[in-house]
Amino acid sequence: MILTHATLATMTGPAPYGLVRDGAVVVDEGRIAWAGPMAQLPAASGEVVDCGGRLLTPALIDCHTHVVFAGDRAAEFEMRLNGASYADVARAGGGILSTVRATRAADEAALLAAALPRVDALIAEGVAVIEIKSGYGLDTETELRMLRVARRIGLVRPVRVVTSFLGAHAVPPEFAGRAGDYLSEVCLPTLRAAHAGGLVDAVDGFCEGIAFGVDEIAQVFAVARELGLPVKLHAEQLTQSGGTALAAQAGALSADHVEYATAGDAAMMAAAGTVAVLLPGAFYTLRETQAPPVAAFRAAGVPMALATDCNPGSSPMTSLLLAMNMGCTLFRLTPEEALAGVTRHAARALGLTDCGRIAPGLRADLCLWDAEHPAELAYRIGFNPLSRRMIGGAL
Ligand code: DI6
Ligand code: FE
Repeated sequence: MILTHATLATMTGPAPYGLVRDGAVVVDEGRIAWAGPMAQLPAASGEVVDCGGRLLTPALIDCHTHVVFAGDRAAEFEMRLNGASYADVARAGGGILSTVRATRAADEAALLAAALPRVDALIAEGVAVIEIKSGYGLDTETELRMLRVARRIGLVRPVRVVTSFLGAHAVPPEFAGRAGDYLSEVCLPTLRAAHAGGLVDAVDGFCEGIAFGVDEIAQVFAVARELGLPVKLHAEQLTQSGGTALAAQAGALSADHVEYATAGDAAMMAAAGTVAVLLPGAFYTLRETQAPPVAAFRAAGVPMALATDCNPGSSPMTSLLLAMNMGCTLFRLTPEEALAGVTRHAARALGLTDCGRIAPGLRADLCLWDAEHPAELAYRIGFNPLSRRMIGGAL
């Protein structure tokens, strides 16, 4: 297939966005065979798709989601806006553990049915790769079920799924006050079982005063290392707790949220090649005021990714385009950084080298937009200009 007369945002090379005006892409056997200006298009045979001057980008990558869960927390949202305190919500059974209860009670079919509309909303905006975490089971059976459902999503939808084991997300009620016992008796054995079942691509944790401390996360990372699995971490979201430094020391793929990361953390991340995954949906929902240190990340050369963090509590968001807009408006990313954050740097946050850019040899995961310039993608609010999506060479 030959895509002709497109404005290419290749996200590679020195030009802003890697922009090529009046460009073309040759796709062969699911891969990009050639990309460049129309004037240099090599002789090739195949179906020609005239893009009519529209914008062609790498397909989008949502590198941090919790889309597999049951129930929702709309009632809790409503209670809070009617004046209920955090304690009132907790007494009414709200919070993350209410999602754990609902998820434990849902079978595989119900979990899949609940997740698919969220996945479909992401796909409709051009997402071709989605990372999905466990972490609402917190027992062996339900953690494994969540990961099986995540894998299944990649079979029943045209999207590539990358899984992360997030057993260290919260301490379940049956282990209240005994985080160490939960780790040794449930979380770590479940990680081994999930890995043995081929269900885990990476290992994540929630390092925070209200969740797990650095010493506990270090135990999880030690097992990940033994199993040969890459790590990542929810770090410095609500407080400065040392998670970002721990992640960088462990050579993590990414440190996520990172609102309270310091310039010192940024230097360590740059040295380790750890991506900063910014999650403006959670920042917005929680009405946080401390934005991540974008200037320090820029100065240190830390790649920045953007993701939805889609989850029922802190970020009930299924729009990666909205995450791009929020990344610009709330965190002052440039529109170019926002697009890189959902393409080339998101790929890097997942350890993927075959997507996220328009370059020969990469997977033909592409989006054609009813737009003329890539800045339009981050600029608009609540508008989806996707015209066509190609994944693995299939339109
Ligand atoms: N950070 C968050 O903001 C969410 N999880 C996490 O690790 C909260 C998840 C929830 O409230 O359900
Ligand atoms: Fe998260």
